[in-house]
Order: sequence, then C-alpha cells, then structure tokens
Amino acid sequence: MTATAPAVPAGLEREHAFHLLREMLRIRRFEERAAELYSLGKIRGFLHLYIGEEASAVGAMQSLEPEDAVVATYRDHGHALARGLPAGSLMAEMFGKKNGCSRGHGGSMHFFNASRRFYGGYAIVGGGLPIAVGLALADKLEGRERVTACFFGEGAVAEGEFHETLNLAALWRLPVLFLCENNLYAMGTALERSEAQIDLRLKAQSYTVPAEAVDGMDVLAVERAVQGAAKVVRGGAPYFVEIRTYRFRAHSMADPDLYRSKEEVEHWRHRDPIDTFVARLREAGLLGGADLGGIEAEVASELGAAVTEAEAGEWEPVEDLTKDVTTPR
Ligand SMILES: Cc1ncc(C[n+]2csc(CCOP(=O)(O)OP(=O)(O)O)c2C)c(N)n1
Ligand SMILES: [Mg+2]
Repeated sequence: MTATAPAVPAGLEREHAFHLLREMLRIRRFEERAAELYSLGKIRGFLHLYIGEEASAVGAMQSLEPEDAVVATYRDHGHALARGLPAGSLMAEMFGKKNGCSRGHGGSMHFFNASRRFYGGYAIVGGGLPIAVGLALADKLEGRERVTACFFGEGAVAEGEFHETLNLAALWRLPVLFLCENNLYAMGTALERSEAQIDLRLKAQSYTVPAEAVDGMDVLAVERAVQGAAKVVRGGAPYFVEIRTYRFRAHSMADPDLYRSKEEVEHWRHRDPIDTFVARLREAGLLGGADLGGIEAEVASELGAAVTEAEAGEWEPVEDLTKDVTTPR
C-alpha cells in the first residue's frame, strides 16, 4: 500500500465498501470496453474516458437522493453509471441506437435521463453550470430541499459561465453543490498555463461560496467531504468542492497525448483509486480471496448484457431525428 492510501476507518461496513468498489469497477470496465468498441468502429464520434477518476463520481454520488439533480460534463460515463442510469441505455447511446438514453441523438457526451434527474452531458466546457443554477433556482422557488450536484472540470473555471454561476448561486443562495474535478489538464493545455495550478478554492471563496479540496483518488475521502458539503447545500446554500484527481488515458480517443511524461502518468497510476482501495480493504480484512473475482464477474455480466442490448438496438428513423428526446424513459 502507498503512503497516500491510509487505513480504512474502523466503522466502514463491508457491504458499503463492496458497493463503492463495485461502482468504481463498473465504470472502469465499461470504459475499457467502450475504448475497444471505439477502435472497432462500433462507437463513433467523440469518446472521453474517465478512467482514473472513478472515485470522484462514486464518492460524491453517495450523498445524493433520487430527487436531487446531477449535471455532468462530456466525460460523463462515470457520473451516469454511478447515478444509476442503466448501462445498456448508455452503451446503446454510444452506438447511436434508438434504445440509448438520449435515443442515440447525443452519443457519449450527451447522456440524459430525466427520471433519474440526470441532466447531461454537455460538449461545451462549462455548459452545465448555468443549467445547474436554473435547476437549483426552480427548487428554491418551489420550496424543495434538494441538491443540484454540478460536476465540471478545472478548465471550466476559465469560462465566463463559471463566474456568472458562482456569483448568482452566492447572491441568491442557491442549493448548488459545485464539484470541480481538477485532473490537472484541460485538453492538452500545458500544465503551467492550466487553471489546475491555481488554488481553485480561492475562486469560489471570492464569490463568498465556502470551499474545500479533497483527494480525488480516495473514494472514502471524497464521500466524506461531499457528505458534509451536501448537508450545507441541502440547508439552502451553495458549496464548492475541488476534487483533485487525474485521468490515466488521453483527453479523448482522438488525442495522441504528447504533452505529459510517462513518469507523471506512472506516478498517478500508483495512486489508482481502485487498486489502492482494494489494498486497503484487504489490509482491513474486509475483502477476502474470492471476493474481488465475484464482483468482477457481476460487473462483466452486466457489461455483456449492456453490449448485447446496444447491438440489438434499432436505428432511429430519419423522420424522428428532430423530435424531443427528453421524455422520461
Ligand atoms: C466553450 C468551449 N471551449 C473549448 C472547448 C474545447 N474543449 C473541449 S474539452 C476542453 C478542456 C476542458 O478541460 P476540463 O474542463 O479540465 O475537463 P477535462 O477534459 O479535464 O475533464 C476544451 C478546451 C469546448 N468544448 N467548449
Ligand atoms: Mg481537466
């Protein structure tokens, strides 16, 4: 175990630990398969993998209730899976099939499911932020004690929308949980020019939004931080959490990934959120010999069914392409 993977807390229940591990593995295996299917030409368009960042979505999602809202980015597979969107509907979406969660109109970057209150998937950097403020404003006006969790990359901090959103959320005391996934890179942006180099908490605090940072490679740390943050938000005020993480793969499948060293990637791979969690659980005696294999088998079976569902799906008739796709499924 590495120095960055502390022992699990004494009160951690085995069932919950397995849930966290299973959720992270579902994302990892889903994306590995998606990369293969992209290479085979089954998935086309853009494909941004979340591999390495799984602890962020999984840890954060634990504090959200079904009636809360989630807004994500184009790197949205992990958020959608952790939010409970069926894997088959996501795979079918990436195939461009009618049984996809957005009826095949959106692809990888535009997952959507109103009944799960999962409001995208946005190709535009920072595009989800104003949507989140709108959702939270609606909740406030209707007197509903709900959270809108908005995930975005640190690259979005350079967008005007970020500043407008933070400003309004603070001014109107809107229940937005800002979850900034700082993976150190905004596409191929050189590190020294990236917003990642700035203490992002200061940005939020400058709008009087309370902020904290957490180790995004540690699922339990993310869970704990977001638990506290969500409590504040549910009480009717915005909160900002910077989740410090790293993507192991390139920005997208189209990116040759020439701007960072192998040593840097290797350094972060030692902090793999799944491997380190497995090691911690083993050390604590919570994960036995055959347990991991059992979870992997469950995940593989779910994934196999998801691919079959996507393969079996039909193409949307051309005349339906302009119809509303947001109807709850
Ligand atoms: C408004 C806008 N400007 C530029 C782009 C091109 N673009 C796509 S991804 C990206 C980097 C965003 O980085 P970050 O927000 O850190 O998210 P990450 O990809 O690291 O998850 C850029 C600049 C875009 N999609 N939208
Ligand atoms: Mg980034």
